[in-house]
Amino acid sequence: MNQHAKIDIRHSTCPHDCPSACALDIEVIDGRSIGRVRGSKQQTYTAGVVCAKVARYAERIHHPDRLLYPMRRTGPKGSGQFARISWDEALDEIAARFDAAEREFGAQSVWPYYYAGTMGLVMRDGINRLSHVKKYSRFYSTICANIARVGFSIGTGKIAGVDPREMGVSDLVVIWGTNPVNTQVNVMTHAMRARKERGAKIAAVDIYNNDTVKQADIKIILRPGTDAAFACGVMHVLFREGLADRAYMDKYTDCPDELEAHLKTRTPEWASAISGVPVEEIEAFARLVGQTKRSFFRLGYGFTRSRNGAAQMHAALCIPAVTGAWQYEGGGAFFNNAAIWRFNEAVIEGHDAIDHATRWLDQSKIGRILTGDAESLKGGPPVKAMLIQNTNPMTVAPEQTLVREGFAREDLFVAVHEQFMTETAGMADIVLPATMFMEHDDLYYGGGHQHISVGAKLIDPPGECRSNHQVIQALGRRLGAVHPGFEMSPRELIDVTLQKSGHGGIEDLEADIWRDLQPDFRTSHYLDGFAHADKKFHFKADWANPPWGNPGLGPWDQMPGLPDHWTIIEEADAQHPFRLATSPSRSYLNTSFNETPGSQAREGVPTVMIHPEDAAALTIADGDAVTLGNMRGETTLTAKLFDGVRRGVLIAESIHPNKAHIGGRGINTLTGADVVAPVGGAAFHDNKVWVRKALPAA
Ligand SMILES: Nc1nc2c(c(=O)[nH]1)N[C@H]1C(S)=C(S)[C@@H](COP(=O)(O)OP(=O)(O)OC[C@H]3O[C@@H](n4cnc5c(=O)[nH]c(N)nc54)[C@H](O)[C@@H]3O)O[C@H]1N2
Ligand SMILES: Nc1nc2c(c(=O)[nH]1)N[C@H]1C(S)=C(S)[C@@H](COP(=O)(O)OP(=O)(O)OC[C@H]3O[C@@H](n4cnc5c(=O)[nH]c(N)nc54)[C@H](O)[C@@H]3O)O[C@H]1N2
Ligand code: SF4
Ligand SMILES: [Mo]
Repeated sequence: MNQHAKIDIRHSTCPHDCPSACALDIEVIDGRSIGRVRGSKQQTYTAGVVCAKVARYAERIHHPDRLLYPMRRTGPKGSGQFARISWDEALDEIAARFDAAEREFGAQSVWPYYYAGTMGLVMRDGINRLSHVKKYSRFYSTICANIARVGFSIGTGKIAGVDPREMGVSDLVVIWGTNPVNTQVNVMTHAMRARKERGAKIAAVDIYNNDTVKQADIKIILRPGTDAAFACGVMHVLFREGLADRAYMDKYTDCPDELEAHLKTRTPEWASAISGVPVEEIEAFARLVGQTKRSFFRLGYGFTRSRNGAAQMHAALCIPAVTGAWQYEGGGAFFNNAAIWRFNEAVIEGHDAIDHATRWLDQSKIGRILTGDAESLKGGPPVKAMLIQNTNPMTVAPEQTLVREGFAREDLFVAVHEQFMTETAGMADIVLPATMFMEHDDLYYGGGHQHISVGAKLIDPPGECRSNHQVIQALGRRLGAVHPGFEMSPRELIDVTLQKSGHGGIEDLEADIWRDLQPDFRTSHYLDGFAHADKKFHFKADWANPPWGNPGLGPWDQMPGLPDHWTIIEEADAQHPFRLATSPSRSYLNTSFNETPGSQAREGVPTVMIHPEDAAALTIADGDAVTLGNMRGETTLTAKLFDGVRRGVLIAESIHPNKAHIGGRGINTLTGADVVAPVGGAAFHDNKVWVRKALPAA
């Protein structure tokens, strides 16, 4: 940078798929490029901290490999051979192929597919408007949050909880099934503040000694998928030792006596046999949470990525309802704030155009759908054409063997709008270059906190990049899709969305920079009752009527009503003696940042952590190539001996590109797309596998 460069500090919000949604101060150099990115000190949740990968965002936004021009495939599918074309040629071709599919197979043979590569409402969700107006197959999002959302809201009645900043005034922060040091660093800011200022303890409940557990005072390492057993053991002790708050339960919960009776047989010994956590640790944890009124349960996604994940979330959430921690500042539970924004996305998503007779297809089942599985297609036509924005299913979706086979279909037309040549873009017929967040306007909210904000365009995009909205608008015109949303600018869409949601207009929000929407103390702590019709916290989950999601999916009728260990997980067996979890790595965000040198240097090659004794029994040495396999396929990666995993458990921090794996088959070759009850989801951390030293390359 030259000495005379003019540096402005501009405000924005991190758009990545991360609960922290950090408020950012960005150095804009000469109005054209960016320098350092820092966390805003003024915004009370971000509190001046961002993760390292976004601090060095200049290497992502100014990356030499960014897609700059539309391209058409010239070689076989996946060959990587593309030639530059104009935007008009690209858009005309997409529209022609969509129309052709519609003529031959019906509108539902077109399936627009997206996810949360950007969390901005306009750029993320606008694609739904095209689907709704055109009556294309609808998209049912299941890959990430459903299991956790239903597990939490089945207890409280809605997805909201205690102000996460109250972790800073807690006496015990229980970080359960989330690894915030990697995945949402700001949780640590507030937990550490409580430790420093009040001598608070931090407890972490996980399945391996990850970077968060390493920093915790109390470390609970359980077998994957056994959190509900652990929680039941803890609650048994709370009742047995007089640590349950009966006055609170009488007033605020549905069936405390039934719960107590039910837990009589869920002793610490029972819980220990299932979870592997020693009885003394279960009892000590119970006494600590029972005696610490200000106990804050920060519940994550990780422990819900199992076939019994919703029941696990609900069981953990029952603990603060037994101790009455919800009554105290710094006590209670939090997972996500989805219920507090009340965003009305009617115009962005074209709600008036929804035809409920149109099928929805399950995001996680993309492999089965593209390979023609009739059940996944709901008996309807095959999928013949797709537009994909903000997601990389060729790497992130489960059942990769099917996903690959599907994307390789010669009769499937795929347009991918991307910032980089991802593995999904590599399979496309048409690739379109996309803007990054500092190059377009959007509206953001923080799932892990309580602020909303506008992120304005700060610099011009490189090459011919266009925003998602521009692409949807241009396709809408060519496809004859009529809706006011196609005629509006992003700023107008933000404005109408804010107005309809009761948040004033765009200029009001811009003047505020961000707005804190945390409900008052009594509401956040449910002191005037929980959000169910009976105003009670539900120990007895009514899984048939979840407050959230499309009900009745998967084996929902087998779910335990009262908190219990549900044995539906993919247990190890003689052929598959190990359990594998694919916990997120620190420097990749799903597959975003797979291209940036700083992240690549930190993550290195794909590895799998294995206990040294397990490794010894298989004559596997540190650094050996090992193959993991199950009924879904095989992948080969490098063994890392680590005594912070339990025997019989493997951890592959993810998600690396498939091509980074030896042999080119990625980690999601091993994960399943069978539907998680009761509202759908993918059990990424719930896999049985075998492991052996890799055979030498032929
Ligand atoms: N650096 C980075 N940040 C990210 C992401 C990323 O990939 N990388 N992903 C982003 C996204 S999309 C999301 S949804 C969030 C997710 O963030 P989190 O809520 O943190 O969820 P996970 O990362 O899936 O898993 C968190 C922890 O749960 C553990 N776990 C797995 N199974 C079990 C179990 O049965 N019981 C218990 N107690 N623990 C278990 C895992 O080992 C892991 O340590 O993070 C976001 N932030
Ligand atoms: N094994 C395993 N697999 C997992 C998980 C796991 O824990 N383990 N986690 C799962 C979870 S929680 C999630 S949420 C999914 C996430 O999976 P994805 O949603 O596919 O997330 P990313 O891989 O980060 O891909 C997002 C893509 O969006 C692009 N993008 C970003 N902004 C824009 C934009 O404005 N416009 C356009 N057109 N593109 C943009 C980025 O370049 C990036 O390639 O992965 C799931 N897969
Ligand atoms: S912690 Fe999450 S929200 Fe904050 S800057 Fe990093 S990726 Fe973005
Ligand atoms: Mo996610």
